[in-house]
Amino acid sequence: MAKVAIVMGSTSDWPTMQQAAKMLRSFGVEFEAKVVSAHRTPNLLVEFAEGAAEQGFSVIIAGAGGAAHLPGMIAAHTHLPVFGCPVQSKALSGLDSLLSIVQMPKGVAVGTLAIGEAGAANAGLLAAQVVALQKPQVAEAIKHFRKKQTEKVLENSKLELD
Ligand code: RP5
Repeated sequence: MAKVAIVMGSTSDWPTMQQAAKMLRSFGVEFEAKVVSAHRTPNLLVEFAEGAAEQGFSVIIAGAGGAAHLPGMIAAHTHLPVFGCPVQSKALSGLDSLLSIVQMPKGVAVGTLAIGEAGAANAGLLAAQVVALQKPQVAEAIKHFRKKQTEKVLENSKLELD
């Protein structure tokens, strides 16, 4: 199975994290999204991360804001690849989230994406690229997406200046 988990620290992260869901859906990649908080539901975090591989997940996308320990703590409890999404916080615009996620100690890896919606969308893209290693139809869908994206940029590349 090649299912992706999207977990987030709070329902307030969903407007950001749904960008990952949209991307996965567009490539036909199966996913489940749920709230798991490192601080508010620590036992659930351990249960989820330890059972994720057995549940059929092959990649985990984890988004959180502020003191964003979720991706790192999930990575500590699973061998699956974890992609961390720094959600844009109100107080510090997500710089706190980014630094909390990116500065992992050697030996426990989290692939950290950009702050906010672009990062969440790219987490979905990256997770789909991992799934595509085993699913040719997903690889084809990603190639098609990239081709269309390039064509669109080239079509709009001539700016009308006066
Ligand atoms: C983090 O605290 C969550 O990931 C969220 O980004 C932030 C704020 O959560 P709420 O107070 O909006 O639930 O754990």
